[in-house]
Amino acid sequence: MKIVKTAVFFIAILPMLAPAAEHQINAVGYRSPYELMFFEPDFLRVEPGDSVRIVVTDDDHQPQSVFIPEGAEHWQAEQGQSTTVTFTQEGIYIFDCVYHNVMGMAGVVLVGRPVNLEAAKAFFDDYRNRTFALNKDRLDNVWTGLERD
Ligand SMILES: [Cu+2]
Repeated sequence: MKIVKTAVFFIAILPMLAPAAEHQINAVGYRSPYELMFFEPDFLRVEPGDSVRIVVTDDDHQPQSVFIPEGAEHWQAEQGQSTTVTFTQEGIYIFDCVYHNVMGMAGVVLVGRPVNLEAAKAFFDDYRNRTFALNKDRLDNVWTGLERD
């Protein structure tokens, strides 16, 4: 019985013991005449406590948060510089590039569960209309995927 209790205890705290992971998103300016100004991947699922390194591979990209869960903090990279963001609070984060958001250069990070899905969708509909001049269908598949969760 004691062994069972010990095992249950360790299974319960296992997620807390797991080391925080570091993920990577690349900010890409040019890949081909048809693949311009995007984040790769443009959707990333991480766990609370994980970090994401946003690597600026070319151009003067400047990644920044544009939508965050309540209580989280906004962030903005230095112009042309890679940055690392640690996500502690659960929910959906939307980020873009200061210079190329007009071309639909934006992405989504989901931390844990999508607890703020409705607020994020409402924000994004408005944000896309006033920000994206090109590639308006970017990130459409992200919302479809989140609703299936
Ligand atoms: Cu950019």
